[in-house]
Amino acid sequence: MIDRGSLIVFEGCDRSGKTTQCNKLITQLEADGHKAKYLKFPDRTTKIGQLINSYLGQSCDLDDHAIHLLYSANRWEAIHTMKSLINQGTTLIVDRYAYSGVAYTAAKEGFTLDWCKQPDIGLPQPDKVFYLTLSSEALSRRGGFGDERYEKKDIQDKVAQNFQKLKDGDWEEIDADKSVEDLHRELYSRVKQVMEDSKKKALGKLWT
Ligand code: 2DT
Ligand code: MG
Repeated sequence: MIDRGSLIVFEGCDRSGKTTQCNKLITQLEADGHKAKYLKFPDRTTKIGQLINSYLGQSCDLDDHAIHLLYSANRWEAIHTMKSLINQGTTLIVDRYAYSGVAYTAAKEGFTLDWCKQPDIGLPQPDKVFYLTLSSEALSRRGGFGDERYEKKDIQDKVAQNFQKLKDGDWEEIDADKSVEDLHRELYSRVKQVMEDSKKKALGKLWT
């Protein structure tokens, strides 16, 4: 039987370098002969993802509950593919997951963390969540946010507080205030360790 791949998630606020680091990890893993694939949520390429994309680009408005459920549906629609890749030995490097789903919606008025978690209960549980953090000074040195919905400081601060409340045993907080290359080296060695540790374990279910 082949060893399964790992499910490794990257979380953190906008501008923390998740996408850059995920892509560098894939390149390095492949160069070292591992099977690895980059996934990103929201996946804007599906029908549900296109709706989310219009919402984020402010070209349509949706009820806050409805958009929350669409983000979750956008993960569930990927689950069959994700599980089969993992079972065939491919490690998934995932750029945002259900934790972003909860942290962003719960930053809105009138939403509890508990309500926000419900639709994602039972998704595959990541073997590790790397949470990339930046102080607000370090963040402001990286230049401004973009123009999408949520890309504003007051929202990002609330999101960061929510991420702190979601941390559990599988989280590792990583200070992202270092050069791209230094951060990459640190993450690559951590990722290799997670792959080694998780290959004989069964994949868990999130928040169960
Ligand atoms: P990117 O900038 O990474 O493309 O994200 N978001 C994301 C949510 O509100 N809920 C979710 O479930 C996910 C995965 C975070 C686009 C924005 O979408 C937010 C930023
Ligand atoms: Mg963004």
